[in-house]
Amino acid sequence: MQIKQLSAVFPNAVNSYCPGCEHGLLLKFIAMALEELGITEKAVMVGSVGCSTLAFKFLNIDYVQAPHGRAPAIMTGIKEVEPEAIVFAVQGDGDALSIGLQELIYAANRGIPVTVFMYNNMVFGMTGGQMAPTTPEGMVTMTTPFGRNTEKSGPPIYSCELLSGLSRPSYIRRVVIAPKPVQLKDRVLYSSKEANESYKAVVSALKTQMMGGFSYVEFLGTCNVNWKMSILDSKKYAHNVSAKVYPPGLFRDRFGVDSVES
Ligand SMILES: Cc1ncc(C[n+]2csc(CCOP(=O)(O)OP(=O)(O)O)c2C)c(N)n1
Ligand code: SF4
Repeated sequence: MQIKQLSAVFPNAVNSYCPGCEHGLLLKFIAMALEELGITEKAVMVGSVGCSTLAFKFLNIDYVQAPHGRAPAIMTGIKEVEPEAIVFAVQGDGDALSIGLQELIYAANRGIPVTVFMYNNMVFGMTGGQMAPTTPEGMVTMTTPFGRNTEKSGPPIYSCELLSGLSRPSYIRRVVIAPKPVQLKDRVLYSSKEANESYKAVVSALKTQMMGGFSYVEFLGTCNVNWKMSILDSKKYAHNVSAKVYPPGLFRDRFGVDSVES
């Protein structure tokens, strides 16, 4: 079978993410969505920090590197001078909700027509797995060897719920991007439901921006390397723990884009 070359991907792009990580999958969905919506030529990615920044190696689109956590501010500036551009960022949970939370809230609160795709692996991945604002109670990380103690550090930050408290965002959704393992006798298969839902959310978020609204999607993904788990166990953890702590759902869809078949 011949694999279709996506216009937004460099022809010889090689995946340099850790095996089992869904960061690469998310970039592929973004490239597919840009092509489906016919907006590849107008797309500008704003890189922030963390593993998502490796996107510049794959995506053959305009790319601006922001300082750590500042992607929403840079996106706002780009949109001001280039209103026709389709501007998006892929931010990790550490980037978006720790270092850059203020930027995110202000862009969302102003309803700036840009898109934030937030990859929530519940740790600071690129730097070795330190506790993030999203690390659940009891989760062992590099900086919480006895498990996160919310008495000390406060409870995790629920970004979709937080942004839902603002009136201006137009699209807010949380999905699981990690495929669910299904044990079939002596083999493990992976469900395609998560990929379908994640792709749909990417398309809806970009459509919302095209209609003039701010859009935000949180993807529950894995970081098997820093979680110190096998790939299979990390997928199970995403469904048994992450998705229970952070229930997936549609929090807002002002323009009704989710109900329209793409
Ligand atoms: C101002 C500044 N502080 C700290 C860093 C170091 N740093 C690089 S990546 C990263 C963590 C990113 O974690 P996250 O945003 O959750 O993304 P992930 O890699 O897990 O996808 C940090 C703290 C930096 N690059 N710049
Ligand atoms: S460090 Fe974690 S988030 Fe980064 S590429 Fe590897 S598995 Fe993915």
